[in-house]
Amino acid sequence: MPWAGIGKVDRKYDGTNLRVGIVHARWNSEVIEALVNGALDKLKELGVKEHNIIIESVPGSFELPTGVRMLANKVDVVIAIGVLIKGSTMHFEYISEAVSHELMKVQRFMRKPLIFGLLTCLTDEQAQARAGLTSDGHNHGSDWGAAAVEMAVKVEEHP
Ligand code: DLZ
Repeated sequence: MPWAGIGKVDRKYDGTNLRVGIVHARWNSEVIEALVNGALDKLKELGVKEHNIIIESVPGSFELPTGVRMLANKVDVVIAIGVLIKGSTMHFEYISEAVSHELMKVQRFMRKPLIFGLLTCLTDEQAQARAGLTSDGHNHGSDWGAAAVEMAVKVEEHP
């Protein structure tokens, strides 16, 4: 998937002094683990210190907004990671929409950047590709790590 990803970044962003929170759901744990690891690798590559990263889990994606609120006061930026896979019911549509709206609301309320790491996939294979678990896949977690550092630095520079 050569077109996937956050594109050419305008400059270097240094995460040395940043505190980053990651809150992730536990549903679809294989994909979640790859995404969290992708984010962690990128955060460290950009200078974020391991002791400045807080990781919390919540049962499922529906709980992500509450998880974000738990971390918001302790860090400069939060990455919310969940994987919703469409089943045979309307549940997927309801949760996807509700969680997306709520995460946007929480972001406004906390006045800090929130990185949207909610994958809404039609199939298991699609989820695996977006976590870099297939030969032609791309790990979106890595992009979310980069987006977290970029946005936290930008907000610090333009409070
Ligand atoms: C119930 C449910 C279902 C069916 N599917 C998923 C899913 O694909 N991904 C996910 O993160 N969570 C799922 N959940 C769990 C809900 O998000 C939530 O944790 C429970 O309904 C409890 O509130």
